[in-house]
Amino acid sequence: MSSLTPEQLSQYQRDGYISPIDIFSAEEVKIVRDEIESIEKNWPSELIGVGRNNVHMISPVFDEVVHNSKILDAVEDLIGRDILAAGTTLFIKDPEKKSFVSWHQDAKYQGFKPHNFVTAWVAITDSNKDNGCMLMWPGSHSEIKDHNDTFDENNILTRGQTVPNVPIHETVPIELKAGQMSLHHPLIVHGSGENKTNDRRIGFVIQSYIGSNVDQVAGEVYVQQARGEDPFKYHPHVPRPTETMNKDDLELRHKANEDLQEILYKGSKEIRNL
Ligand SMILES: O=C(O)CCC(=O)C(=O)O
Repeated sequence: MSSLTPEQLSQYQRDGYISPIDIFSAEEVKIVRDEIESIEKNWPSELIGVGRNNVHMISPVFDEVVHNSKILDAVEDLIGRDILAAGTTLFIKDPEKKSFVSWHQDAKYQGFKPHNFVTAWVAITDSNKDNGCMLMWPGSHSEIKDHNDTFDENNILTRGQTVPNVPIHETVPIELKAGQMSLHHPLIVHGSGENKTNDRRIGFVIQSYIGSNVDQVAGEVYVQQARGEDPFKYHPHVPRPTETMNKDDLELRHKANEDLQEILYKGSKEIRNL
């Protein structure tokens, strides 16, 4: 059964994203924020730098988000029934930092081919113009664009990869309430500015949900079956966590994050601990 409306599906085709989509209540999303802050307090080294990646492999709270049926219903409408969860990232902008995300396309360095995949950006706090919500360049998803590596220290992206000459007046802010999500196409150009408020801005981003037919051509990626089957069997499958910070899960995540760094920095002149 289709969960996205015909208008949402045509928005995705035309603009390259859909937003907003209601997923979690305020109470449900607070559990996720509490989990982040509990991990930060009890395991302070686990959610910094590279540790912002693949937290769904070490925490059942995040695992539940990745396997949420409302999210998967919408994703299925875009990439089909055989869905693999192939990675997650916490995009956190703390108020005292000047963090931003430069204009980029996810597909540029992700190594997934073909482009039958989608990113789900789940708002754990409100995300708006004041705290640095994502900005999309509608209709920019027709082809891969050139990127320059800038390595700006405040840029959250690994190499500070940047698409030059984005027409800012055409870009659109993606404002979300905590508990809502947006979905974006692998080729849409997007970015985000600084958080100018005194609270954190947190997005938990499933990056990405891929169809079983999607291969990884730049390295190794570790997947979970989110829905349907995996007839292509391109990637190793990893178990879903049943407790927070299980030793075996931590080791597996460490390996997944190392391999992810290799993919994202392939051919790069510099490597940062991000
Ligand atoms: O959270 C942000 O500000 C940017 C996230 C992003 O680039 C992405 O989800 O692809």
